[in-house]
Amino acid sequence: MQDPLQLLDIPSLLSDEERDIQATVAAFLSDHVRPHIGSWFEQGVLPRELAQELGKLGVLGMHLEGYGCAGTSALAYGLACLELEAVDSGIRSFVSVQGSLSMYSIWKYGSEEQKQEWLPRLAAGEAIGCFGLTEPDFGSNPSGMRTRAVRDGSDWVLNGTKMWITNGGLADVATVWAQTEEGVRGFLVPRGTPGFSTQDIKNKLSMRASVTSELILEDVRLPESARLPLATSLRAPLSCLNEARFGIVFGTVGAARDSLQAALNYSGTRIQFDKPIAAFQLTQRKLASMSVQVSNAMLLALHLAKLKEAGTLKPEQISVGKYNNVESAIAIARESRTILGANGISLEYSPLRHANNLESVLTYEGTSDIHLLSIGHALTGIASFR
Ligand code: TGC
Ligand code: FAD
Repeated sequence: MQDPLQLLDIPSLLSDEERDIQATVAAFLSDHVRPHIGSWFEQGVLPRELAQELGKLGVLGMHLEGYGCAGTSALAYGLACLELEAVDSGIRSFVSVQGSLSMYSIWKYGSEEQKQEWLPRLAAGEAIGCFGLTEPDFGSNPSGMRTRAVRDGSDWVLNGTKMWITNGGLADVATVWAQTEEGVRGFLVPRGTPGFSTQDIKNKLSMRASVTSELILEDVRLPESARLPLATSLRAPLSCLNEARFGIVFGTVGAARDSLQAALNYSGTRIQFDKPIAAFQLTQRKLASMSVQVSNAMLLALHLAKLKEAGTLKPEQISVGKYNNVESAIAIARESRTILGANGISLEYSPLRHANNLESVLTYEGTSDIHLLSIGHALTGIASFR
């Protein structure tokens, strides 16, 4: 059965170089990750060695310039996210957090010394990063964060807890956002700093091939050189989210495409009432409708990539993409699952694994409600978050 994105000949909208990058990422994943993803998901693990393999592939911080990063276009980064999430949202999430949150926060707001120290190792996957904004009591509303950084002589002392932090238990360095007397500031906290510990969150029903952790900071003493000097308000962490949300706009197209592909393949071979189930009009309605939705999501992603490359992409436009494409992807993953009947609940097939992962994607990086309110704010000029 054909690739659903061929319906509108969407690959013809890409350059040869973009198609090559996408194909290289897809080929790596098909050899090194796809064969293992079901068992990683079942065991609830993400092997640390994968970081260096992804580093060699060149996808960690690939859209950043310098410091060992590939410096590709936004679109090439998006296409890599698409292929990563076509395998599993957990793999895309690892790459998003490493490149768009940890590395981007250092690249954009760090000192030259911080960039030299961390970016080449993070790009190579020799070090792993995480990004701690969310707290147990402050998710959608990070402005209320309780984590505090207080000056003590020339040092800072941090206290607080961050929750639901992707890569937290694996990370060699955490970008931690804290309230200070002067407003929100960012700090680089290396693993091993006294008073800093992590605790992995167990029993997840979603994002099982991803490490999600609590970060605990108890009188963590850091020098001034650990502060990100160019981050001067909540605007800094929120601007990092734009980068990761952009990757999700593409990534979710991958999860949707893979789910639909599984349904297309299955419906061509599963016989009921002496016919392939693909021959029934109700099945075709589902397949056709999902193909239209995934094509729309991809066209929206390509449009946002063009705006990003032109330097005009606005947060509310990213909200349109994040809201629409996650909602489409989870609907497609669930509908694809129905076509697989009872087999659809087995780990042998991807749609329910994608749907379960997308429950997290629906919530993190701004819930659908938050993105609708961002769009509403842009349309009406009235902020209704609080
Ligand atoms: P508000 O007063 O609106 O904004 C504070 C300042 O920030 C500016 N701003 C942005 N700047 C750049 N990009 C954005 N997206 C921005 N959103 C806001 C804003 O202009 C203002 O600047 P200034 O200079 O005037 O001070 O702040 P608010 O407290 O009212 O909150 C607004 C709201 C709700 C949109 C924001 O807090 C929000 O986005 N909440 C959602 C939180 C969230 O998404 N957390 C994600 C944590 S990281 C994560 O989930 C990683 S998952 C793993 C993976 O990515 O794979
Ligand atoms: P809440 O903010 O408590 O929201 C609960 C419900 O209330 C939602 O339906 C929400 O839409 C609704 N709601 C809240 N405010 C409003 C409002 N104003 N109007 C209408 N409805 C509203 N965070 C990080 O900092 N770093 C990470 O690496 C990271 N990784 C994550 C990985 C996973 C697997 C998950 C699940 C989460 C991760 N997060 C991370 C946290 C994530 O960003 C938050 O879960 C998210 O921002 C939502 O916060 P919350 O869970 O506290 O929900």
